Amino acid sequence: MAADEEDDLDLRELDDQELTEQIQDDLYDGLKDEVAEGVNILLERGWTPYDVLTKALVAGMKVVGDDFRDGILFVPEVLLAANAMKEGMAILRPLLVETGAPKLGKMVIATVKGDIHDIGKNLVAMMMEGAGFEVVNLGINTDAEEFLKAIDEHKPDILGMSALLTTTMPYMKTVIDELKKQGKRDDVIVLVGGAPLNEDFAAAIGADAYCKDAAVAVDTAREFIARRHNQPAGA
Ligand code: B1M
Repeated sequence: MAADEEDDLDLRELDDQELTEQIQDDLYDGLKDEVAEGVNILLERGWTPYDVLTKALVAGMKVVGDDFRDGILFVPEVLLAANAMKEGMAILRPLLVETGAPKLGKMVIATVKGDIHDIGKNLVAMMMEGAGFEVVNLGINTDAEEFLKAIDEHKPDILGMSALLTTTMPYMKTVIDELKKQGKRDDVIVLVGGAPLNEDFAAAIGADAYCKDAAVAVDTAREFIARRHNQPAGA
């Protein structure tokens, strides 16, 4: 679409399908105000926050990821897209996060040392909060010492670790080994996630489970907590 046509575009005139595609285009172009406007319009139309998140934002970020991989987009553009994604997530967060509900458990989560990718990890944190977990989000580039300190301080049921780089995923084992060394491995359920991981890797490093996405993270956390309380999942 030509630039002047873009300027004139009234997002409210688009139907749901067109608007979803436009949000994805705007995300790709790093237009955070437009992404925020589109997200708000879909919510006004009765979309659930979860659908807006997955069908508009996460799907848009997938295109960014593919073009980054293929050398069509570069770091500065991807950074702008990530900021636009965060703008949309900021609107959805309070809507996804329940208030007042009894807490199912507590999770400490962070992206491991050497890694600054935080969109997926923040999404997991948001969804866990929405499902009724208390979440302590330590941020990015987190080393074993910081993880262990947070475990001592917050006494979580679950430790979540995220890594997006093949070079940083082995650091998850460093954290688990440190937990073992300090005799604390059995105090926490360790869940790991991030695009380059898989179940075999999670098993090999001694994690309890690999979570493919945020929804799986919530289900897995629920299952493990239910098992801990010796109740069937979902009871
Ligand atoms: Co980066 N980057 N990046 N990047 N980046 C990837 C990961 C890459 C695959 C792109 C590519 O080449 N196709 C590639 C890694 C290749 C590899 O390791 N084999 C890559 C690279 C190379 C790099 C740099 C090295 C580039 C450079 O500088 N030359 C650099 C590294 C910086 C560092 O960390 N030290 C870098 C930098 C960046 C930006 C800063 C520009 C930006 C990050 C901004 C930010 O996060 N604030 C960025 C981005 C945005 C990406 C891509 C495009 C998108 C990641 C993302 O946000 N996805 C990514 C390509 C890709 O993944 N296809 C890429 C959307 C998000 C919703 O999905 O994070 O997978 P995801 O999270 C999912 C699941 O994985 C899971 O649930 C989430 C939600 O469903 N999950 C968990 C994630 N964490 C979990 C934790 C859990 C459970 C589930 O705990 C229980």
